[in-house]
Amino acid sequence: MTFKQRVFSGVQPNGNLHLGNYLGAVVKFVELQTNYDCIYCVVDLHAITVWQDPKELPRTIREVTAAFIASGIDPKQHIVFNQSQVAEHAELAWIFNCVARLGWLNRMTQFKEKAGKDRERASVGLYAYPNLMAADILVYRATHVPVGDDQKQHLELSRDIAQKFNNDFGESIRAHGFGDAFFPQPEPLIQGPATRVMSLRDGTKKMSKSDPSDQSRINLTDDADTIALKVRRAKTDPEPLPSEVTGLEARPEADNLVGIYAALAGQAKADTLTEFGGAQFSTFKAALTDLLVAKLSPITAEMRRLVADPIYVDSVLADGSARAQVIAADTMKAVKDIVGFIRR
Ligand code: AQP
Repeated sequence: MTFKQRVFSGVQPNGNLHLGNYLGAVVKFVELQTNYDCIYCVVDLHAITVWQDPKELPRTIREVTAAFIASGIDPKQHIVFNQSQVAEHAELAWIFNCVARLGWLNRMTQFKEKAGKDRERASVGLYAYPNLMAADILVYRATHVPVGDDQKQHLELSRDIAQKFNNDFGESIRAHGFGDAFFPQPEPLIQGPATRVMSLRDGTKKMSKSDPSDQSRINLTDDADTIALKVRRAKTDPEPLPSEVTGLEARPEADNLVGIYAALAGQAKADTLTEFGGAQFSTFKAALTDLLVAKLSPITAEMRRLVADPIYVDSVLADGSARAQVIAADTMKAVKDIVGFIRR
């Protein structure tokens, strides 16, 4: 069975969007628009798997939407919407709760990391998060999913769920005329020099919205002075930069800063090192700050403009949700027939 090529991905409105989200995900979202039909989602249902202040959530949903548009996603040509406006995500997630196995979810490292020691007090939603993620992708029968490296395991689970659904309901899928497989095996697109941007304070930890230290990340809302200060304070080691990529091994902070520079400059780390090999961090950090400000400040300015116009942002989300729902409703109709439900 061949599936229409379609891209889906999401970002959680659970805090400030940072450079990791931008380089690991949003930059690729923008690139993929040229060759694919793309659906980009502000995954608010995912965000509430940990507590979100209801007074703050609308602002963060609009801010992620603004970041998408300001970065170059075209909401007219493609689809931009927030997850909770399309109920089919939650509906398919329930069916996947009944397809996925407990043993599969027990292996998910993100749950272990996020639940921490106090597992008993984690929400059921945080545990079942990967099933909802599978539903997000598969309700559009999406074939390609651009994500950062941290989402690799969840994507593999989505593939397992698609496969098990296709196997479990194989006879019914064929009987309803869908050929041998109803869901595609979504392909992860984890590419580029910055699939895992690390914390500025600890090169072994990923840059994260939920890190309590704001100094650990560059937010898309940071102004030039804040960026300069954070880069100046970023952890490094006493050695000058190496001239070869192999020289970055066992130097996680140096590797991270070089990776960020290379990704922003659209070059390989080797090219960055050709330019800066032998330089002290003070020189390199000044160049990195200039590049960060040059690349991010137009996005930040446009985000500010958009966030100041919530009526426009909400209209983008409403329009995107309506168009997404047409596709999602079609899938759910078929899924209900395949599972054996009676529907209107
Ligand atoms: N540090 C990162 N480097 C590269 N890519 C990253 N992504 C996240 N952090 C990095 C990618 O950004 C997309 C959206 O992420 P998300 O909103 O689903 O959140 P997350 O993966 O849980 O990571 P965050 O944003 O830092 O939040 P918390 O604090 O909750 O962990 C995804 O494609 C992700 O891979």
